[in-house]
Amino acid sequence: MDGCVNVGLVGYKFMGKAHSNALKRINMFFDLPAKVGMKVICGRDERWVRESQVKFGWDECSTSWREMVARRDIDAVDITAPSDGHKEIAIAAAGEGKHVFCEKPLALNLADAREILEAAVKAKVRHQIGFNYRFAPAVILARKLIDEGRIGTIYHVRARYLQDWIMDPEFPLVWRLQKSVAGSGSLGDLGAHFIDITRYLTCEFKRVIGHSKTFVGERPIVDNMIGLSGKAAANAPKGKVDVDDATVFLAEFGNGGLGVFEASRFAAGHKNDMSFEVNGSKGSIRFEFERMNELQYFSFEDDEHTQGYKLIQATEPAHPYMGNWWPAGHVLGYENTFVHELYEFLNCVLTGKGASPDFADGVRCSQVIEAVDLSIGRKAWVDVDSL
Ligand code: SOE
Repeated sequence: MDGCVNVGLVGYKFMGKAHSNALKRINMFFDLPAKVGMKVICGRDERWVRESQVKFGWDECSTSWREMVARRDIDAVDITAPSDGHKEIAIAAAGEGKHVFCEKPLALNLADAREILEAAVKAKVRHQIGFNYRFAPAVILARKLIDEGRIGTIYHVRARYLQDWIMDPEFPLVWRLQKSVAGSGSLGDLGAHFIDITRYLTCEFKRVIGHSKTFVGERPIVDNMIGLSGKAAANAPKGKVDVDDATVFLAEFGNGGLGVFEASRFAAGHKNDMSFEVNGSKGSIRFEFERMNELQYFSFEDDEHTQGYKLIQATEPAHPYMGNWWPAGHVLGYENTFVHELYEFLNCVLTGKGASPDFADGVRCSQVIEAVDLSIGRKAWVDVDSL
């Protein structure tokens, strides 16, 4: 790798931008055994990909991800394309011996996710999935408190991921609302994050039962997709929305604890509200992404007269990654989570350590999603391990 670990990125919209920004920041704020080389950015549209190359700071651009993954000077492939492209690109990249980072959800369904994992394992490459919320220092602190036994036996996890960006019925049929491209709706896009976080907080899913709704069944067919959003021509014909707008589900964990989960794109006023609360025998923790630097912690071990949730600013240099950024209290944002996850991935590429969360975590998440989907169809509990 000659002092440089060269990355090829597929995708240039919302996630492509977030990852490009992160790769740049790694060189500035973190110390890896080699510099990150932002070698090639790939995308379908020639003009967009060229503009993105210049704006995001890539050496080259290409409309062919196939050519990019086959290049000898590329060490790692980063996939931020829409979900229907993940499988083909990831398997081809692993087949070329490239280390692979892939955005969530890993694939459109569980069978495809398993194929991706198998290809990466067979090729003996490092693989990581983009569950970026694991990399907020306050979330890492939550896990630390659990590992230290300060929460005790976990009885409940309550998590939600709420947004409101598609509530207008005239909002167009962007790819995230098409099953053939996205795999699923609020459950796969938003629920995937809290499913992973719950597992990260040591609660493994045993069985689930859910219910979902599509509130707006038809939307104007999109002409031009821009990031999350898009434009439809005036009087554009309408197409069917075949994914869930909202999904709720209950879970039982391996340790006997109970989970309550809600993913919705129809929660007016909630912009990017990924929140969780964990209640255990010794205490509780609470986190809200829109206040991502804070963790709330309640402990029964505190003095009886002063017991209550305390607010921790997870910005002291003692908190993970903070020492690389700013002095204490100079808060981090959404984009920093991508810097942390890609730094960890490239560190594993350079040192040979196994990455985390990896494609096996991606498969497990897809397994839970598929179990929830099945339970909705069957109107019955589904054991996750039966899939
Ligand atoms: C859109 O709902 C979205 O961008 C998701 O795709 C991301 O994973 C989430 O972090 C923010 O919202």
